[in-house]
Amino acid sequence: MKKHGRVVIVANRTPAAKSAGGLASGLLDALRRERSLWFGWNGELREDDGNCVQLFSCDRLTVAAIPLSPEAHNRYYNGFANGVLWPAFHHRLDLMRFSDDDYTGYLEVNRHMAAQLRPLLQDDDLIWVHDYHLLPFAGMCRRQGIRQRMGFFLHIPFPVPSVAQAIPRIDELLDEMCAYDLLGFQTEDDRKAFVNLCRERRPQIRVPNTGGYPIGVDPLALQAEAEAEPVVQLWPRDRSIRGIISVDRLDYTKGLPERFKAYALLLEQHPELHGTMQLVQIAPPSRTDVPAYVDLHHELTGLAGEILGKYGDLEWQPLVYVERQLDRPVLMPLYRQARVGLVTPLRDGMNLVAKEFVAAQDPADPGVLVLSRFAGAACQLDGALLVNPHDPGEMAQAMLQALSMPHAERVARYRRMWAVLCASDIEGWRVRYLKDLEALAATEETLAPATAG
Ligand code: GDG
Repeated sequence: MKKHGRVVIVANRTPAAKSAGGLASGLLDALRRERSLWFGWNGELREDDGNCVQLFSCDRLTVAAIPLSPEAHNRYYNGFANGVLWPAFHHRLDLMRFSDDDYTGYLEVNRHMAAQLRPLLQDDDLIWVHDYHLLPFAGMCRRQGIRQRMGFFLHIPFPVPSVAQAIPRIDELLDEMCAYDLLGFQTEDDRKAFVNLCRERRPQIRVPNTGGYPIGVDPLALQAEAEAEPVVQLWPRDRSIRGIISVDRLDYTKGLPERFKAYALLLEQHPELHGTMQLVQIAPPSRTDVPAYVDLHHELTGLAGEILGKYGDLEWQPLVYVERQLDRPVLMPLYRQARVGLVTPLRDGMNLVAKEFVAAQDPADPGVLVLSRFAGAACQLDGALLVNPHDPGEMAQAMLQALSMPHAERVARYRRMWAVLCASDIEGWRVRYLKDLEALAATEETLAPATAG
């Protein structure tokens, strides 16, 4: 029985924003059907006069969007969230760039967002906060008197304690996170890493409820999109070119240079494949104000040029590299045309591309997923060929195996993964999380009279 009123989503961005990120698409359909509010930054960089909440409705969903000043956004988003938390949570301490100024900016934006949300709240709202931009949001809310039940979901991995301890101010952040009522993680490993860190660093603090909630996709909807007449026919229908596809935000966690090097090795070791296969890499630019992303762009264009210069000729290009975001209706049929989906992040919370690729396949003649062991999705997609993205030889071997896999094995692997996609879809993810958050609320309300007495 539903006891709560609205679901209130709090995330860095409001859904109107058009970017390649994974969160908005799956949740939106469900939120439109029930009374709900989505609160976040609207993507505008301008001075906030303190009263800038823009409200608009989409069916039963209300979106409340605020602008941020360029300075505040730079310190909060580019500085601490993406200059410290993103690299460190992905085990890239070498790319971490900490400054006290950025950290203060991060806290200030969290405090500001809590203050802007407060007047919009109703007593029986259930608040669901998303991702590493908002670790201290619950603490800020509680200090401003917001008492509604509040859960958090981390979309990215949580680092093991030996890495996490290198993050400046981590103890303070843990204290703030513990102000949530429920902390959700993509995998059991992430959840354990968090709990272990709390035990080690903050033995005196009460750790809230935690759970693993692997995010999913809508497999039937994706399958339907992928079946549509292709906007672009990449490869001849007779399969005379065997297509390999990769789609990632242009991010150093996605293992793109490692992938290009492994593909170059495959080209070097197997000249018999020349002329008959092609890797298409779609890589929409991301966070272009953070220096590590600019460096990555240069490295990749260099590697792509080397591969094309060395192996390409007038009749055949071994690699197509597109640094642009494609429209979804273009993308899904491309997945279906490929023989191989190559998804090889160095570390990834879940990786929705892996799931989308599987959902898009033709059940009668499916392609093969080559997947990094270090993506959260590897815990679920046991029909994939799992690889270590740091080992170019192993990756080249897996690509070869995928390109030449017999039909019966492809179908068997696909069926196992399709079953997982259906059993663990995006709707199940949302319902399970909110049910747990709500059940928590009910338990504590039942307990309240006894403890009060
Ligand atoms: C974070 C976590 C976790 C990509 N290029 C295009 C495009 N995309 C879409 C994909 C997919 C989404 O963007 C990317 O999602 P991922 O899960 O792969 O990765 P992150 O953006 O890093 O997301 C991740 C996720 O949150 C959800 O919890 O899985 O681990 O890092 O949906 O299809 N979409 C379009 N054109 C593109 O060129 N239309």
